This record gives sequence, structure tokens and C-alpha cells, in this order.
Amino acid sequence: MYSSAKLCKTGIIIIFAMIIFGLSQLAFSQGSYLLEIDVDDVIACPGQTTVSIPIYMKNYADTVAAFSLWLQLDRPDIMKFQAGLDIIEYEVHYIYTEWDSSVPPIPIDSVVASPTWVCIDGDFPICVDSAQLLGYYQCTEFSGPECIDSVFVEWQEGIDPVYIELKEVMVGNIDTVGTLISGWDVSARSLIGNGQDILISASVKSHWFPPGTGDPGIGFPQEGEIPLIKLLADVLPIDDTATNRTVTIHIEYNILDYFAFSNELGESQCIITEEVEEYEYFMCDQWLIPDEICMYWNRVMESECPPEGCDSIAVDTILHGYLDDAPRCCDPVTGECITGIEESECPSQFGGTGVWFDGCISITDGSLYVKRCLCGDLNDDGMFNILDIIFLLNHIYKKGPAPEPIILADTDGDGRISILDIVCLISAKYKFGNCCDDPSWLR
Ligand SMILES: [Ca+2]
Ligand SMILES: [Ca+2]
Repeated sequence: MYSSAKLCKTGIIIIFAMIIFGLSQLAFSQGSYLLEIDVDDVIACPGQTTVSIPIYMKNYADTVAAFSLWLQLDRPDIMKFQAGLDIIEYEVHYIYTEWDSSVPPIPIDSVVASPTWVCIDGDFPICVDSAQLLGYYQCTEFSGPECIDSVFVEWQEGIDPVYIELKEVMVGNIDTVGTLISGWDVSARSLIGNGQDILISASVKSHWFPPGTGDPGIGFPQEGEIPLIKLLADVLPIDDTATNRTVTIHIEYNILDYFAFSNELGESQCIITEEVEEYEYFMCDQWLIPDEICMYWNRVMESECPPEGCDSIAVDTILHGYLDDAPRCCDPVTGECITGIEESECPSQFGGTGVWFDGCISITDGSLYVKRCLCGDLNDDGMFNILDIIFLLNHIYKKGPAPEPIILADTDGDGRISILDIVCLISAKYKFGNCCDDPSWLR
């Protein structure tokens, strides 16, 4: 219904715009990659709630001051991320479409304004630049009931109204206590809305200090001892007869809108962006005035255009981003790196101190395995006997190994591991006590 090809659009990679002043640590040590993201593999019991799944980060060449991570599960029948519905406020923009004849005129009708790509530079039918504007298309000419020409009307601040409406979203529950991002601005959402995914967005923005005095984020090097963040998940009550008991916790990095690690200057690490031209081809299904005004545009493949060319072509420059996985040699002091050389040439670089890295980034998915948890079987030999009581004594008093998962040691289910759990185990074994009845995750 529009008279010209206002159909081009610009794809823009969302990159964190962070500006934090501060000093980078000028220390450095060797790793396989400059930035490594690793979701831990954990073991849990059937029905266990609030299982903590740490994500670790190693960072050898730059500060991390913001990140975005989207994780998804491949098995809805095994676990879900902790998430719950919450109400958030958001703005709805209306645009007045009709006014009465009084002075000053009073608006009598409106429509919801929506963001629309509008061609802002171009020689019809080729659009060379476009922008996303808030507004709507108003019909300016009718042929009977059909609109044959229209014009874009922009939403105007102070004239057109804004209403606050409430929206229900699935907010994820995560744990930042004792992590690298304790005190950061962090949000977590389930985009799909069922707890099978979680999008974490975090930035150090709240720690905004004057230049030279501030906290620049997570300095380097980070060796990955402290978790970057801890996901919280609930395990479903898996039957003991179930055979495949592992769920993959997958980091989505092909959609770069949801994957970014930025330094304090807002520069995405290990992502290369380049400008590429993108073409969209259109054929007119029905001309109102031949080669001038089209009633119905139809987007087609280039190959579907006739030999003399398409009726309209939209050209746009988009930013295309991809992960940088090239091997490189780096300066241990500044973090500066060079690519395109052999590993054997690296040590002689940077005044003889060059350090070799296999690539810029390594991303490792995690997993959660649901074992068959038997009450009291702390040493995991399939039986509950005196050896398990000795195992727990050793763990509590002699720094012996912990059972896996460690929650098995909390036999009385009070949330702590103490002498009471030993008492509970002895009672269950020799006095027919009710140990293990409370913890729902034990069988
Ligand atoms: Ca045992
Ligand atoms: Ca306990």
C-alpha cells in the first residue's frame, strides 16, 4: 500500500556501550586463549533444588567491564533454570491521528506508534541509508477503500502521548555472591519464557569512579579460580530407570546480539566486526502508475528478478560480527597481540617476551548429570553402611573428600553440614531413625 520502497533496514550488532575510567593491571600470564569462558560440569540428585552451576572466566589481555551471555538447555525433562514471572513497566507511545475543529484543537483519535524503518537517504528506487523511527504510516490517497499513497508520520515528544503499561516477563534467579561480578548491575531473563534458557546481562556501571581511582571491572590476568557467575537451577524428579541423565548447558555465541564481553571502553573482545553491503530485491505486484507508483511490493530473491533487473533494490551497510579465533602472539605487559606469525617466531617478539595463544576466545559448554542418589551412600559404592559414616567423619573432621554432590552430606536436610548429619546417619543405620526422610532429593 506504500508508494515507494521504504523497506530497507539496518542491522546493528548490539555492543555494550560502557565507559569506565580506571587503570588496567599490567600483569600477564600464559593461557591457551586470551579469553576463556567455561560452564562447569556438575552432578546433582533427582529433584534437587537450587543447584549452583558456576561459569568460570580466564582473561589474559584485557579488562572485562560488561558481558552478555545467553545459555540454553537441550533437555526440558531434566532441569530448568530458576526463573519466575515478574511485572515490569514499559512505555507505550501513541500518536494522534485526528483532531476536532475547536481552537486549540482537541485530539479525538489516536493509534499506537511503532518503530519503523524509514529510508532517510536515497534516490528512488534505491535506498542508501535508513533509520528506525517511531510513528506510523498515514494514508494520504485512497482509491475506493484501498490506500494508494501514504506518508510516514513521526511520533513527537510532548505532543503525542505516552502511557506506562505493565508487562509480564520471566526473570531469572542467579547468584553473584562470591563471584567476580559481586556488586555489578546484573539482569537475567528467560527469553523463551519457560526456564529452558537464561540471558544474563551484566555491567560494572554501578562502580563509576573518577578517572584513575576507579574499579575498571575484572582486571587481567584472571586464572579462573573464582566463578564469573553462578547459575541456579532446579532438577526435576528423574526416575532411577531413566538412562540418559545428562543435560547440556549451551552458550549461544552465533547470535552476537546475545554474546559479548566488553572492556571498560565498551570494546567487544574477540569479536571482529566488518561493514558489509546488504541488498534486498523487490518486484512490484501491481503498478498503479507504471514504473512510478506501486500498490504491492513483493520481496524476492535476486535470481527471481528479470534480466532487465528488479523493480526496486534496497542497499544497506550492515555490521557483520564474528568470533575471532585466529592464533596470536601477545605482549605480556600491554596485552597487545599480533596474528599471522608462527608459534616458533613468538618468543622473540616484544623484546623477547612474546607469549603464544592458540586463539582469542574459547567457549566451553557445561553439563548437569543427575546421578541415582541413595540415602546415606556418601562414598558412592551403591550401599549404605559404616563406610559411609566414616566417609562423612573424614570429610568433616579430617578434610577428606566431599560426596558428590555435596548436598548428600546434609543428611538431615537443614542446609548445613555438621555433626548433626553424622548423628542422623548413625541413627538411620542403627536406630531406625528417620534420616533422609526430609531431604526430598534423596531416595
Ligand atoms: Ca556407600
Ligand atoms: Ca545438615
